[in-house]
Amino acid sequence: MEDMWLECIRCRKKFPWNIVIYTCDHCGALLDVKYHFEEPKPERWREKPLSVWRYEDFLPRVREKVSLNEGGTSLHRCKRLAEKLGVENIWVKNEGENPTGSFKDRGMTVGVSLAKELGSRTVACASTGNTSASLAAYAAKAGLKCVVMIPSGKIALGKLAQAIMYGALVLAVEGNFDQALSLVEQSSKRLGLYILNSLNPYRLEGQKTIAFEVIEQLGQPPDAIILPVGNAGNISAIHKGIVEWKQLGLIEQVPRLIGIQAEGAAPIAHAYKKKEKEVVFVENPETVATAIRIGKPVNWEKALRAVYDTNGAAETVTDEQILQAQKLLARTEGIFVEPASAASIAGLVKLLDAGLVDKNERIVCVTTGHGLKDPDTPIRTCEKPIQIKPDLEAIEKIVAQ
Ligand code: AN7
Repeated sequence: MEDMWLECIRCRKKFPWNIVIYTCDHCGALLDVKYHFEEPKPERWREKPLSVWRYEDFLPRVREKVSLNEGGTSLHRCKRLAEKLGVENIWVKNEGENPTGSFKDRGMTVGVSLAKELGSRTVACASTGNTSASLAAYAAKAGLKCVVMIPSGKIALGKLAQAIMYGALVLAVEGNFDQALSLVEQSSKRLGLYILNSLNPYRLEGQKTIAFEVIEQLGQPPDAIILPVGNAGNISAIHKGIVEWKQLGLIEQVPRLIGIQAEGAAPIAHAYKKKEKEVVFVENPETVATAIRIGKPVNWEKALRAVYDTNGAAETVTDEQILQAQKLLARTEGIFVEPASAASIAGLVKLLDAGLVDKNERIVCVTTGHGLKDPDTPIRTCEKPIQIKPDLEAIEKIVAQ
């Protein structure tokens, strides 16, 4: 594919598309996938169903797509939530509707297809849960061996259930996500593992389709897109998609990208607030939202670029705010998301209160993972079922209250 190559985001050094490389051998920064795009022809994709591969004109070409039918998630108009928050227009892009219940599937359909294209036999990742669930599924579909490293005891139950059911080799590392990712990176060369964390530029190509779908579902770009940030791949991917469509003349306006981090794991939000160009990593990240319990986001540089270039923002929310937002969304809109995803709603609430988001803006919150991923949280935070005798009077008493 002469029209596609990899390029360092810092020193711009170019690399061929078909070598296994994740960081620049000159300056150490991450890479982007670059293309010589042809003039876009919307009629080529308009008739295809909403999905990742609807946008294949903007994706790497592969001989075999490893797909479970990912993307095409709903963009829910949230009238009751908007009313509660006193604003006009809120939509939720519910990525929990993907095949394994998170946005990671968009990345994996492209990333695992590339793994096959490049002849890899074994794929691997470190994960706070969703990446491992998704990679395990796509590896199974592709017939590849899969190794996942998770922080021991710190991933939600549903995600663990998925990874083991799909047959991955699951290693519970006695340490946090950042340590697990470092181990994956160190062992990848020696063991011939193809890494599918978000430092893999091809994975982000799949995830940029969130931006394309939102734009097409709304008929135009929103004013702001708010999303949770952990390893910061998703905000970087969405930014890349938007920039590409802007450069191709498919959109004029660029939405502000607003990343939300949990207070105990917020290196990017802290850097943004100080208007820094570099981040200070957090050594011992902590949050109830285990999906984003990440202190050393590999994509920090791409993420800061996304925020600064779009006049966006990065903000922190407390665990309490996250759990409140999770209930609020479930109980006003019928959308049950995992705690990390609720960070986007919590962030919106905080930014509205602070006057940093305008009441008239058209806002899209991306909810990244399904609520059933983490059944322990509602069991802990919601009302317990009321135990009763099988007796009509007892029921009437309680229901009439
Ligand atoms: C539900 O699974 O990092 O900022 O290893 O599962 O792109 O990292 C998960 C991240 C947001 C953050 N919401 O996305 C993993 C992992 C949910 C997530 C994020 C994650 P990035």
